[in-house]
Amino acid sequence: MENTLSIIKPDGVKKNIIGKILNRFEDAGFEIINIKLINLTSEEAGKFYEMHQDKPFYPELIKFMTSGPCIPFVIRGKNAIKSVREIMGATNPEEANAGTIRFDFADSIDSNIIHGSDSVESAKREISFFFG
Ligand code: IDP
Ligand code: MG
Repeated sequence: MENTLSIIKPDGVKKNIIGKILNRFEDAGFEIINIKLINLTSEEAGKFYEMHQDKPFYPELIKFMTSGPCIPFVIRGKNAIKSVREIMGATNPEEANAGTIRFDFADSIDSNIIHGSDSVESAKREISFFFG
Protein backbone atom coordinates (compact mmCIF):
# COMPACT_ATOMS: atom_id res chain seq x y z
CA MET A 1 0.00 0.00 0.00
CA GLU A 2 1.18 3.49 -0.88
CA ASN A 3 -0.02 7.02 -0.14
CA THR A 4 0.29 9.85 -2.63
CA LEU A 5 -0.68 13.52 -2.75
CA SER A 6 -2.91 14.96 -5.41
CA ILE A 7 -4.35 18.47 -5.84
CA ILE A 8 -7.41 19.53 -7.78
CA LYS A 9 -5.99 22.81 -9.08
CA PRO A 10 -8.01 26.09 -9.18
CA ASP A 11 -9.21 25.41 -12.74
CA GLY A 12 -10.71 22.08 -11.62
CA VAL A 13 -12.54 23.73 -8.72
CA LYS A 14 -13.82 26.55 -11.01
CA LYS A 15 -15.08 24.02 -13.57
CA ASN A 16 -17.18 22.35 -10.86
CA ILE A 17 -15.72 18.90 -11.50
CA ILE A 18 -14.43 18.04 -8.01
CA GLY A 19 -16.75 15.05 -7.75
CA LYS A 20 -15.93 13.80 -11.23
CA ILE A 21 -12.20 13.91 -10.49
CA LEU A 22 -12.49 12.16 -7.12
CA ASN A 23 -14.68 9.51 -8.76
CA ARG A 24 -11.91 8.57 -11.17
CA PHE A 25 -9.74 7.48 -8.24
CA GLU A 26 -12.51 5.82 -6.25
CA ASP A 27 -13.68 3.92 -9.33
CA ALA A 28 -10.11 2.69 -9.85
CA GLY A 29 -10.18 1.18 -6.35
CA PHE A 30 -8.32 3.90 -4.44
CA GLU A 31 -9.32 5.45 -1.11
CA ILE A 32 -9.33 9.18 -0.32
CA ILE A 33 -7.93 9.24 3.22
CA ASN A 34 -7.57 13.02 3.74
CA ILE A 35 -8.87 16.10 1.90
CA LYS A 36 -9.39 19.85 2.33
CA LEU A 37 -10.14 23.03 0.40
CA ILE A 38 -7.59 25.82 0.76
CA ASN A 39 -6.45 29.11 -0.75
CA LEU A 40 -2.67 28.97 -1.22
CA THR A 41 -0.61 32.10 -0.60
CA SER A 42 2.11 32.92 -3.14
CA GLU A 43 4.67 31.96 -0.53
CA GLU A 44 3.06 28.53 0.00
CA ALA A 45 2.65 27.83 -3.73
CA GLY A 46 6.23 28.97 -4.31
CA LYS A 47 7.51 26.61 -1.67
CA PHE A 48 5.42 23.68 -2.92
CA TYR A 49 6.82 24.11 -6.45
CA GLU A 50 10.32 25.23 -5.40
CA MET A 51 11.96 22.54 -7.61
CA HIS A 52 10.65 24.51 -10.60
CA GLN A 53 11.82 27.95 -9.42
CA ASP A 54 14.33 28.38 -12.24
CA LYS A 55 11.88 27.37 -15.00
CA PRO A 56 10.41 30.05 -17.27
CA PHE A 57 6.84 29.03 -16.38
CA TYR A 58 7.36 29.36 -12.58
CA PRO A 59 5.84 32.86 -12.12
CA GLU A 60 2.75 31.90 -14.14
CA LEU A 61 2.46 28.62 -12.24
CA ILE A 62 2.41 30.44 -8.89
CA LYS A 63 -0.13 32.95 -10.20
CA PHE A 64 -2.33 30.10 -11.43
CA MET A 65 -2.09 28.08 -8.20
CA THR A 66 -3.14 31.16 -6.17
CA SER A 67 -5.96 32.19 -8.54
CA GLY A 68 -8.63 30.43 -6.44
CA PRO A 69 -9.18 27.63 -3.98
CA CYS A 70 -7.64 24.24 -4.62
CA ILE A 71 -8.19 20.81 -3.08
CA PRO A 72 -5.23 18.80 -1.84
CA PHE A 73 -6.05 15.19 -0.99
CA VAL A 74 -4.28 12.00 -0.04
CA ILE A 75 -4.91 8.88 -2.11
CA ARG A 76 -4.17 5.44 -0.72
CA GLY A 77 -3.87 2.13 -2.54
CA LYS A 78 -1.67 -0.36 -4.30
CA ASN A 79 0.98 1.36 -6.45
CA ALA A 80 -0.83 4.65 -5.79
CA ILE A 81 1.99 6.99 -6.91
CA LYS A 82 2.38 5.52 -10.40
CA SER A 83 -1.30 4.66 -10.88
CA VAL A 84 -2.49 8.14 -9.95
CA ARG A 85 -0.09 9.68 -12.51
CA GLU A 86 -1.49 7.31 -15.13
CA ILE A 87 -5.09 8.23 -14.28
CA MET A 88 -4.11 11.95 -14.45
CA GLY A 89 -2.45 11.72 -17.88
CA ALA A 90 0.55 13.60 -19.27
CA THR A 91 1.43 17.12 -18.05
CA ASN A 92 0.51 18.51 -21.48
CA PRO A 93 -3.13 17.54 -22.15
CA GLU A 94 -2.34 17.45 -25.88
CA GLU A 95 -0.07 14.50 -25.12
CA ALA A 96 -2.37 12.82 -22.59
CA ASN A 97 -3.96 9.45 -23.37
CA ALA A 98 -7.70 9.39 -24.08
CA GLY A 99 -9.72 8.74 -20.95
CA THR A 100 -7.27 10.41 -18.57
CA ILE A 101 -8.32 13.34 -16.39
CA ARG A 102 -6.11 15.83 -18.23
CA PHE A 103 -7.25 14.58 -21.66
CA ASP A 104 -10.89 14.94 -20.64
CA PHE A 105 -10.80 18.21 -18.66
CA ALA A 106 -7.56 20.22 -19.06
CA ASP A 107 -7.33 23.27 -21.33
CA SER A 108 -3.54 23.56 -21.66
CA ILE A 109 -0.18 22.60 -20.13
CA ASP A 110 -0.30 25.56 -17.74
CA SER A 111 -3.93 24.98 -16.80
CA ASN A 112 -3.99 21.22 -16.37
CA ILE A 113 -6.51 20.50 -13.61
CA ILE A 114 -4.55 18.19 -11.33
CA HIS A 115 -1.28 17.52 -9.54
CA GLY A 116 0.12 14.14 -8.47
CA SER A 117 3.33 13.29 -6.59
CA ASP A 118 6.00 11.80 -8.87
CA SER A 119 8.03 9.66 -6.42
CA VAL A 120 8.01 8.13 -2.94
CA GLU A 121 10.12 11.05 -1.67
CA SER A 122 7.90 13.76 -3.16
CA ALA A 123 4.74 11.99 -1.93
CA LYS A 124 6.14 12.06 1.59
CA ARG A 125 7.15 15.71 1.35
CA GLU A 126 3.88 16.81 -0.28
CA ILE A 127 1.59 14.94 2.13
CA SER A 128 3.33 16.52 5.10
CA PHE A 129 3.30 19.91 3.31
CA PHE A 130 -0.51 19.93 3.35
CA PHE A 131 -1.47 17.60 6.18
CA GLY A 132 1.45 17.68 8.64
P1 IDP B 1 3.42 17.42 -13.47
O1 IDP B 1 2.37 18.31 -12.84
O2 IDP B 1 2.84 16.56 -14.55
O3 IDP B 1 4.22 16.63 -12.45
P2 IDP B 1 5.76 19.14 -13.71
O4 IDP B 1 6.79 19.03 -14.76
O5 IDP B 1 6.11 18.72 -12.32
O6 IDP B 1 4.45 18.38 -14.23
O7 IDP B 1 5.30 20.67 -13.70
C1 IDP B 1 4.50 21.18 -12.65
C2 IDP B 1 3.39 22.02 -13.25
O8 IDP B 1 3.99 23.18 -13.87
C3 IDP B 1 2.58 21.37 -14.36
O9 IDP B 1 1.55 20.55 -13.89
C4 IDP B 1 2.06 22.57 -15.10
O10 IDP B 1 0.97 23.15 -14.39
C5 IDP B 1 3.24 23.52 -15.03
N1 IDP B 1 4.10 23.36 -16.21
C6 IDP B 1 5.02 22.39 -16.44
N2 IDP B 1 5.63 22.56 -17.63
C7 IDP B 1 5.12 23.68 -18.15
C8 IDP B 1 5.37 24.39 -19.38
O11 IDP B 1 6.19 24.02 -20.21
N3 IDP B 1 4.61 25.52 -19.57
C9 IDP B 1 3.70 25.97 -18.66
N4 IDP B 1 3.44 25.34 -17.51
C10 IDP B 1 4.14 24.19 -17.24
MG1 MG C 1 5.51 17.26 -10.97
